[in-house]
Amino acid sequence: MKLTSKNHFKKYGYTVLRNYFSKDEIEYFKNVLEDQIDKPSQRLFNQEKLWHVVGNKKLINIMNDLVEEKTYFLWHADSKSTSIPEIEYGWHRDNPCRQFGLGDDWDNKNGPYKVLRVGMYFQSFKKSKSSLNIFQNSHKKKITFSQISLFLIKRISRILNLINLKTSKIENYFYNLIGTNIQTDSGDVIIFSGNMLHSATSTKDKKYAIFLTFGVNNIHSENHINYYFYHRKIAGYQKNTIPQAFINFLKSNGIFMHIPDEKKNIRGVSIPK
Ligand SMILES: O=C(O)CCC(=O)C(=O)O
Ligand SMILES: [Fe+2]
Repeated sequence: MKLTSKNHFKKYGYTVLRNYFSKDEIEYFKNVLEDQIDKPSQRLFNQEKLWHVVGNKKLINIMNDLVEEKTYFLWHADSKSTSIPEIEYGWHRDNPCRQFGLGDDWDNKNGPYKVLRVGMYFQSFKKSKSSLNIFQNSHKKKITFSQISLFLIKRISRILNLINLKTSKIENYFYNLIGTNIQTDSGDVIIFSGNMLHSATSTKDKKYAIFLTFGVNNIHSENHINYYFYHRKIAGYQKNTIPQAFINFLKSNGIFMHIPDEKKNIRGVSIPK
C-alpha cells in the first residue's frame, strides 16, 4: 500500500510531491532561473519574481499538515541555477547543530524539532540526472555504518579524481547503496526534516532549483533563523537588506516570523568550513 505524504513523512522524515507544479508554473520558474544562470546564488527575499512561491497556500497547508502545527517562513531560502554540471557530494544537515544528538536542535524539552526544508526542482531528470540523496531516519537515528561508508567513498573518489578517472558512475553506485536516491524531475518538490542528512548528486546538464525553509513557532525555528543571519557567513542574510514589501507579503500570508537583532548562543552549533 502506498503511504500518504503524511504517513511517509512520519515514518521516514521526508516526502516527495511528484508533479507538484503545473507546466505553466514550471515554465515561469525556469525562465526566471534561466535569467540568473551561473550568477552568484541570491537569497530569495531579494528575488521579487520568486516571492510568490513562498506564499503558495497549497504547499503551506501540506507543511502544516505534515507537522500538525502552523508553519512560518524561516528566511533561509535561495535558488540554484547552473549550467555547469555539479560534482558536489557534500553530505550535510541544514540545521545549526549538525552532529547527531549534540546541541539544542536535538533537545526537545522546549518544543519538538519541526523545521522543514523544501527543495523544488525544474529540470528534467532525463537530461540532468539530478537527484537528492537522503539518509532516511538520520534525523532520528545515529548513522554509524553509513558514516564509515561515507568516509570510504570520499577517500575512493579522491583517489579516482587524482588518477583522473571518470568517477561519477562509480560514485553514484556507492551513493545508491548507502542513501535513498530521489530522482528529481521538473515540477517535483521534496520536503524533508532540516536535521536529516542529505546530499545533491552530480548532474549532467542545467539545474534549476529553489530551496525554502519553514518551521513552527518555537525555539528550533528561532535558532535556525539566528544561525543563518548571525552564525554563518553566507552572503546576503542581512536583516537590513530585506525589502519591506516582502515582510508585508509574509505578514499578509500569515507566515511572517521575526528576525532577531543579534547573535544568540546555540549549544552544539556547527559551522562548516
Ligand atoms: O542542490 C540540491 O539538490 C540540494 C541543496 C542543498 O542541500 C542545500 O541547499 O542545502
Ligand atoms: Fe542542504
